Amino acid sequence: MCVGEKRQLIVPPDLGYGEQGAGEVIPGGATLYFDIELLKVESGPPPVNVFKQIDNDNDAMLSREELSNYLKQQVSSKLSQEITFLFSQGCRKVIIAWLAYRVAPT
Ligand SMILES: [Ca+2]
Repeated sequence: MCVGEKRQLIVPPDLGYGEQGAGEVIPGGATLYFDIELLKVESGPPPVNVFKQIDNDNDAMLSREELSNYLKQQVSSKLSQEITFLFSQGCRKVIIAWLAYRVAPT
């Protein structure tokens, strides 16, 4: 579809509300018709090149150390997000218990 084009979408009952319908608005067994128009197309976020993020020395190869460092960064970032979320929820006791669990040697 291009911007400005119009189409009609037809949804048969078995892909819509079925024989039960939806309240008093859509009777059972109804086929739904939608007239749509594409108003605008937007670009999504640029794709992330994870390989380049991992390849610190830009030699187009990934060493164990580069991969290990990347994974540590990801885990650290995830932990930071989890802690921030818990603090925002006022869960101080939960955080302490959670840290004790996550930091405990296995
Ligand atoms: Ca490398």
